[in-house]
Amino acid sequence: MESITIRRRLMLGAALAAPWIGGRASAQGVTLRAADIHPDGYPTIEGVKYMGKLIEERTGGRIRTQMFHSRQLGDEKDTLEQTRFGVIDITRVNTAPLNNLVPETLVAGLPFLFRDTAHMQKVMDGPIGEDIGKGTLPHGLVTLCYYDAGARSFYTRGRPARTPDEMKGLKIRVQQSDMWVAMMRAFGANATPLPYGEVYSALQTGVVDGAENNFPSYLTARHFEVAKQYARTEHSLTPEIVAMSKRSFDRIAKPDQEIIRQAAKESVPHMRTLWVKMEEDARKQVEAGGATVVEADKPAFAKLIQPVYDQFVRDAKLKALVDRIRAA
Ligand code: GTR
Repeated sequence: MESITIRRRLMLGAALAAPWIGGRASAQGVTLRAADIHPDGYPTIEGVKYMGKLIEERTGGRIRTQMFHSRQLGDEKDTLEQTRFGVIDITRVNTAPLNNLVPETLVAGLPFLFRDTAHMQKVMDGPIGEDIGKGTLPHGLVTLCYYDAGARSFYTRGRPARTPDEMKGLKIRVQQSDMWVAMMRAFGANATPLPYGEVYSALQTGVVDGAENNFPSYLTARHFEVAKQYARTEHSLTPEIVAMSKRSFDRIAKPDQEIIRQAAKESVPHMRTLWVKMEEDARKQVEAGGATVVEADKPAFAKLIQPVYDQFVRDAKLKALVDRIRAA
């Protein structure tokens, strides 16, 4: 784990030191630097690349994007920080790493809130998603659109975690968000918040007993090799966010800002088509690779979530968001 952390810091240091980082104008136009932790080809990456292609076409090549995938610019907390300060121009992250900074975003990750994918898409693509997105603005981030991240479920090294009883006492890696820590506590497990890039070795060495994610991440981060029991709890349908640095955005002329917003919007259905296919493929591939996928007792998990809502959905603003989502 140590060496991975050091490597990550070195990469980050190199990125920060590079003189060209940060969407600077040149005679040829502007190049926007985009970051993602996933490997090339992952649907989130292809979504942002597609958005970049539309922007380039519609600005006659004045604005291009360059994708830094595979955590080249660091884990999500790092890229968010750099994007807030305009060092990176665009970052694609999950809602979770934003939760502590922008409480509105935690609503989208709440356990068993979205009824299904169609409900999540309807909410996030509409005025509720827009209101959640506005929360990032005072923190230097312009939310452009949301992508799908399927359903997250638990996977473990030893026995499968099909019921809260089977979860008891397990150390489960979560994303770096207080809400996610509380969620694990409510399910009876102990939460270990870790950056994504450190999860494989934490699972391998037994620092944690399990983690939770969707099939595409379970596959591409190769967690299925070291935690082979996947139990379909589907406890959260938390979506992904594509956000642009407000500093970078403000440097762009109004008509071009509109082009960027529109291109982001149009990249969503493209991403979703790729996502549906990848989810199916990934499940097949992890099973072929030795993982066992079992159904879980979802209602038993759903019964335990009230403390999470009591602790995190307190102020009127968040309560209203949750009510609107339920009514949607
Ligand atoms: C993935 C998601 C990433 C990150 C990762 C994690 O599903 O796409 O943005 O949230 O999970 O668990 O850290």
